[in-house]
Amino acid sequence: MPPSSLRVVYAFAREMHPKTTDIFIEYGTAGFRTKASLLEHVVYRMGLLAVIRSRCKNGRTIGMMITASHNLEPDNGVKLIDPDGEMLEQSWEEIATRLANVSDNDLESTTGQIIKEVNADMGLKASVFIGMDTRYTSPRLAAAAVHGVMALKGTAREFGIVTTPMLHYCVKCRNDNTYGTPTEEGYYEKIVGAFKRIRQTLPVYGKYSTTLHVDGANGVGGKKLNIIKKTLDGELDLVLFNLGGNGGKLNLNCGADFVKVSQKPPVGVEHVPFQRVASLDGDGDRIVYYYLDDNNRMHMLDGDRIATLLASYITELLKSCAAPSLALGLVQTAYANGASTNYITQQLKVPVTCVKTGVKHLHHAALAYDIGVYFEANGHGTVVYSNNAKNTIKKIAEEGEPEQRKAASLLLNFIDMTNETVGDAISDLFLVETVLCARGHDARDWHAAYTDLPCRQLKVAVQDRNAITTADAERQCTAPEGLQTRIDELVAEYKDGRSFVRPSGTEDVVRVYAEADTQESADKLAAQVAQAVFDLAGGVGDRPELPA
Ligand code: G16
Repeated sequence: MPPSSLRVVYAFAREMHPKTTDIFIEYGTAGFRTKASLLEHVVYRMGLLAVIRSRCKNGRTIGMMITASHNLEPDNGVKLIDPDGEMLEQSWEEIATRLANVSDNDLESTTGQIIKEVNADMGLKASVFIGMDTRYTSPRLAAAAVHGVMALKGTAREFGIVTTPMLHYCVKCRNDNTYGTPTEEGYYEKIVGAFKRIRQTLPVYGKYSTTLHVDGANGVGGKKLNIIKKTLDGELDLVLFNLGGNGGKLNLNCGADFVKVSQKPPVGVEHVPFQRVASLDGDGDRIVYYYLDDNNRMHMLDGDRIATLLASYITELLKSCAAPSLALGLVQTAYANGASTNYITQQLKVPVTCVKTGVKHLHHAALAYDIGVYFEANGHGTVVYSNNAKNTIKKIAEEGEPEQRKAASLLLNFIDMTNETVGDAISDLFLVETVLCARGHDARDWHAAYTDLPCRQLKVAVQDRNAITTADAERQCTAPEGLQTRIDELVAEYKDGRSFVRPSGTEDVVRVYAEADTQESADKLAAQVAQAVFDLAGGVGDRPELPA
């Protein structure tokens, strides 16, 4: 593509997607995320970047997902998906940020510079898959993405409304047809098909009930489960609520993030004691479970619980397969409850790695193991299997002793049910339901594995959240000066106290996490640390209150 053809890059920008704001925007934890009204030019430019990225990857397909996931309805966002279905390579985040912030007048020259810098062969074909969530602002942004792809003569394929993990899956399949068929139907066939195959071999017994209530967060995940529900042949009875409609707003008082952070059940369902409920988030990439007891007390079964459930089950299957040489490890972030980490290392005897927030960090750390289970406490996670692990298990399924073959076949279906590209609420739901069914367990049995330390999360608005910097997988605060010392002093006053702060990469806030031996202490510690952030990091608005 001769440099003169870059003129169209400017023409599209000026005529259709002009930059109308000077607010600086950064590629954060999961792409660009802000008010939808500020994003059109950003999404157009990411269409350009996706084409350049595809050409850098020899024409392999790149994904673009229009979503703000757990954020409320007025926000939106865009993230790029790399050819293996994983998040955009981190070294390109700075390039994305540069392209998003340059003026319209400099767009053509900056695009040219980037093409040169990354050495993209603009003569190659380029392919971009585009998906979106259910936000009313998404179609307009998806159109901007298509224009970006067209401006650099790439081929865009639109998937319409899909969950984020479905798009990751389709990108992976398009570039590696051994993984599956790159369509929504292909996704159902692989994941739901594997679930049904396993169910035919596992009798329902013990306290396991095939009824599962699911909060769809008024987003895309619930809508897709509604399609899947009809194909389950009674293997699982999904009772879906918060499916959009009836005035329900996306992620508002419902969904995985609301449930996990507020530690409250979602609106939209009548709660029956001990009923197992799962909450998805707005774009279907996170899931948490919970139940209420007969005192209406909520018991959370979050990402840490899902990780321990899956890790312990896979370990059991590996033992039955007699494949102990495969190394299984677990990856968490600083948000993981201290009790879960103790349980994993001391009871399950599984090694744990702690990394920074963001599935991109967890995913990469998990690849270091033969079998890597990674989950953020907020319910975002999956399991990744190395080729060595898959080949070993396949061999046992074909050549092992009868009992080993049985366990290995089950594990192969378990792998097929897993969306290895990224955390996926739908895939995770089927994995969890499989383990509970195999063990004859109800939600209480699952919860009994260990006792969480009470915890609390808060948000603090500050002038510039990037004034907070961190180290040691976000467990230490390195700026502003004096904040970590203050946190250490506060933590020292509480039994089992632990607290950290970090700037969010998806919302304009600083997040505060605290845990301690009682809920009262965790609440107080979180509030005190929030006050310290407010005082030392330029808080805006009302000073956070201490609990009464
Ligand atoms: C995204 C990321 C997650 C992260 C979450 C919150 O989730 O994919 O890895 O935990 O944001 O990030 P932060 O604390 O930086 O705001 P989602 O579900 O919103 O895409």
